[in-house]
Amino acid sequence: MFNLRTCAAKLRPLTASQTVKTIPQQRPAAPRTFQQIRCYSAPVAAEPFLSGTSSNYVEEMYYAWLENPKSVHKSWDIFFRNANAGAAPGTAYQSPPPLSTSLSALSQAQFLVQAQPNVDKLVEDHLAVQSLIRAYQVRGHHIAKLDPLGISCVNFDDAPVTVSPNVDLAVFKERLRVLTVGGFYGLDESDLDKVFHLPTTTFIGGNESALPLREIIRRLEMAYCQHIGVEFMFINDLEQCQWIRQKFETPGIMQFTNEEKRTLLARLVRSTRFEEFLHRKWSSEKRFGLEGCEVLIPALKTIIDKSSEKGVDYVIMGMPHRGRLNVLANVIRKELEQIFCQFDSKLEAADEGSGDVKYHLGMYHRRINRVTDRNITLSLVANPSHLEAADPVVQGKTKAEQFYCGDTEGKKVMSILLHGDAAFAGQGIVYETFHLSDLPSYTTHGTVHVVVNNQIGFTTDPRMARSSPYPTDVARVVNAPIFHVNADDPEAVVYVCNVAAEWRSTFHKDVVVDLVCYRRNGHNEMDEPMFTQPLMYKQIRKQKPVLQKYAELLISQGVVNQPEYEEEIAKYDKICEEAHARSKDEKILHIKHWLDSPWPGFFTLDGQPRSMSCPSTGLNEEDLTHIGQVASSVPVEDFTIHGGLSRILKTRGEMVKNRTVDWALAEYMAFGSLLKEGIHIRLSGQDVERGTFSHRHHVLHDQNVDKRTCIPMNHLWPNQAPYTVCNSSLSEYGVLGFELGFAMASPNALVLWEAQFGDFHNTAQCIIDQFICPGQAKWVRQNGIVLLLPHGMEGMGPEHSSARPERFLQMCNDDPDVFPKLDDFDVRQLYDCNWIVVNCSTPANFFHVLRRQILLPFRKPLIIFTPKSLLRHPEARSSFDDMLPGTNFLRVIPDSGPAAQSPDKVKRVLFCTGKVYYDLTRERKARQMEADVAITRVEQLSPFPFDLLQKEAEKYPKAELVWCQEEHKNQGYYDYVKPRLRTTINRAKPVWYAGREPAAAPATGNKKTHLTELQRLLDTAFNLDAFAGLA
Ligand SMILES: Cc1ncc(C[n+]2csc(CCOP(=O)(O)OP(=O)(O)O)c2C)c(N)n1
Ligand SMILES: [Mg+2]
Repeated sequence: MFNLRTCAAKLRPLTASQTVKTIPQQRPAAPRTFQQIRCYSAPVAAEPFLSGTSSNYVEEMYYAWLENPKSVHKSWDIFFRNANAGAAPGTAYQSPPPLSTSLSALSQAQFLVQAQPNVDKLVEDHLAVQSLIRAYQVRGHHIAKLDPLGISCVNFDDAPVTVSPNVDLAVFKERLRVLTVGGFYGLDESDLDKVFHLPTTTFIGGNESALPLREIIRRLEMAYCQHIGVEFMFINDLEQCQWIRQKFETPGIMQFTNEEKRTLLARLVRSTRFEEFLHRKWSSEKRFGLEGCEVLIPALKTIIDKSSEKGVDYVIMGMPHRGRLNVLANVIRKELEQIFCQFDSKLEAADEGSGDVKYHLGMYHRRINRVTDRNITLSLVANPSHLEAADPVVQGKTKAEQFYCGDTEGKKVMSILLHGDAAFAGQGIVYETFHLSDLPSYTTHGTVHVVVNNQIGFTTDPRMARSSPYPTDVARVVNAPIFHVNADDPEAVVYVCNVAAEWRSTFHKDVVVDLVCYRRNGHNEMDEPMFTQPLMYKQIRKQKPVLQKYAELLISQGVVNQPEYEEEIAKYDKICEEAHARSKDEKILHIKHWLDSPWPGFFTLDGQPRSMSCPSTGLNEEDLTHIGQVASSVPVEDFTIHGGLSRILKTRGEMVKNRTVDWALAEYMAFGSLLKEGIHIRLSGQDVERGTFSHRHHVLHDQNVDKRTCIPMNHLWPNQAPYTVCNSSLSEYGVLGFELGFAMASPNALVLWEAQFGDFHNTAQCIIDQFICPGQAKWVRQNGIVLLLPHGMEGMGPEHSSARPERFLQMCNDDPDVFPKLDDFDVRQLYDCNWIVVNCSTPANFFHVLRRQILLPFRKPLIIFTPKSLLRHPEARSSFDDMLPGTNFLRVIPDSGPAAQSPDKVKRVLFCTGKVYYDLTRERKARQMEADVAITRVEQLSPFPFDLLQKEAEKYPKAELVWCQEEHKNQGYYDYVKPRLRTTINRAKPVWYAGREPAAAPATGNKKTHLTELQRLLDTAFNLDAFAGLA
């Protein structure tokens, strides 16, 4: 924005030969055509009225004058002529005559040129008008009539008044007290009929550039203080602000054709009668009905219609309980009988798994949009009760759908998120999700948010539920415009929904529609709301349903007549009745019909895996070498990397020559090989590009050119799939939810989320508990997301040590007491489990488990506890030989030393997992007990390798069995492993424990204590008398 200094600098005297009209149009920028004759100290700047606050206004006037001298008030015309002619400070102004009450007076203004100055008053009045306009733009929503109940939960000074064309100054003064600080900016009654030039920051004039104050106020009231409250003036982008002003200020912009009104009425009929139908048939069933916000259905349909018109053909939605069945029926168009049959408690479930309640299930439907006659796919993502938890999941899925169809700008695929008012304000995940909205690897190019703001959350009033005036204030952090609208005015609702969809398609940024409504019943249909909100509910009882109000309005306008209206109702009721009759034939409930993300082609037609086997996860030597070489090089020209990194790459190169891999290289091999096979890989999380432990370096940075980067992984093969590696925002809940959603979209992608340290996954616990662990059981939807959780006790203190394996293991669904009766543990056991939990002790096994994740004929979440110190441990290396064709992931790695050669002599088998293996082998060697103690590594913890461990236990018939872990006894793996090991050996022997004592914190903060504890557990592990006499 230009300021006073630049404005003053741009004023220059006209030469004798110039007229005003000959000056080229200078707006918005052509400063080079101006000579800087005046500077800040020049005469114009010395004008008494040119203060900092008035400068914008003067600029406005000046530019308007440059474009057309007649467009500004005559007094400004004279001023600018005089100023440009070089008038001395204070003399450029000629005062206008008292402004008459009519516009026509302006045209006779020639004589004003010579009038006596009353400069201060004139400028003040114009400034006052500009401030007034701005006050309405900024704060008009404070006094808009947003609440259908009129009880206004928004804590602003409220002074609702009716707007009439005859402005009553007293009333307006009161309203303006709310809008402005200090009243009416010095204007008074006598100014109401004065005509004021309108600044370019308003569109209320339509084709007129000046209006009497009375009309200015009336139009501002119409734009900003009726049933729509627009919050947008905090937006930093001026073009966006102008766009919104134009959408709401332009006179007569909110016009509806009769056809549009009838469509709106028909949609309201469906929405209202659907709830009534459910209520009639199942009066005592919970359905979280939409009564009080029936307008949600036309609102969503409008957003979808407008977006479809703008080119969108896939809409992904997330929503909570309220009105969900109605949205399924009337927006997504799920067959009504499928919805109704859900109310039948005798229905048998056809699918495996536990299923979910009817208002959580997802949906996917492709159909023709009747308004635009274009194909549209609608998907509603299944969600848990946990409010707002589905937000990032929807965004991730949307991003993936955009990615896979090459929609880089979000022109074809978009998301709509619905929220309750209490949840939107209260749940932090809303904020985390908003903060993904503009990040390059996470943006979905704009989401339309719709808040069902029924002014209550369960039994809690807004004043107890949030500290912000509106439930939507969180959206301000990302500069999203917020359109509050009275949900009892369906046309206002439809209007803002159209604007919201247009905003999204124009700017590709988030936008919020706040439907201010009420909840006619209790939280659910069984709840008594009068216990806690007596006055609110007295008011609600009096409230005429919106359908009735709107029908009466349209009948009074002659848009429809009573019989037509009744016929519309009867028609829809009949549809419901017929569907209900059909629903009685349904005997079986197919949750598969409620899939939100089908994977056609990946499964057979009836949803089964195409095979029940997994090929070898090994890779040929040539590919291993090639990937290794790229991983240790800079595959672009003239790219200078950091010297330290050169050394790292050199070491990698040497490893490749020696046919060995460390952890980072093993990961490279797995990713690189899958990319060759067309599998997209996406690795996301905090600092994943370099890797928290500086081991990965998947993104190289040119040391000489700012922001120039290179991702060698994308330079591997000619037609490879793309590799996405992205540092995320510092969020776990939001980002893990996002990646889970991304992984939902396609089975042919390896999507990994890495926690900075495993500890931090627990701020995303809801995604793990509600989606990842039980997702398939609840929603018959598979997901192959991989969690990389750095874990290990390395003396780093209570945090940064434990990824809490005990929690993941506790949530595994394999039965500790039953030895599975399976022919094929390798694949079948994986098929039956809810997720896979591994802790690899070698890079090769890490490589295999990543590849297996994709080569399996189905998808399961994979939890990997990844190492920290092992990343650089000289023994934690694997040979290419362990990765060649024919090799596989090893669920168990048996001992291969002297103990295995003479198993009869072995006195003890130490079962362990992960990094402690290296401590144990070192200690065993030091104690020369290699023949006495066998060490067996359990690499796949869950599903538990009963079959392989049985063989291990049988191999050492005389040995004691000990589970050894570095974690505390109440943590780690012990509670999970012990009963399963016992089952494995038919409870023939005890399973002893060698590890840390139980503790509250995961690790000590004292390094010395850490080492003492470690030594103690190693002592127990190798003290062959440790358990003597305890059996
Ligand atoms: C994370 C979470 N906490 C608590 C609940 C319990 N709960 C269910 S609905 C509800 C009130 C939600 O209010 P609001 O968001 O305004 O939606 P409304 O029911 O009014 O449509 C609460 C607290 C929940 N489902 N999820
Ligand atoms: Mg609510």
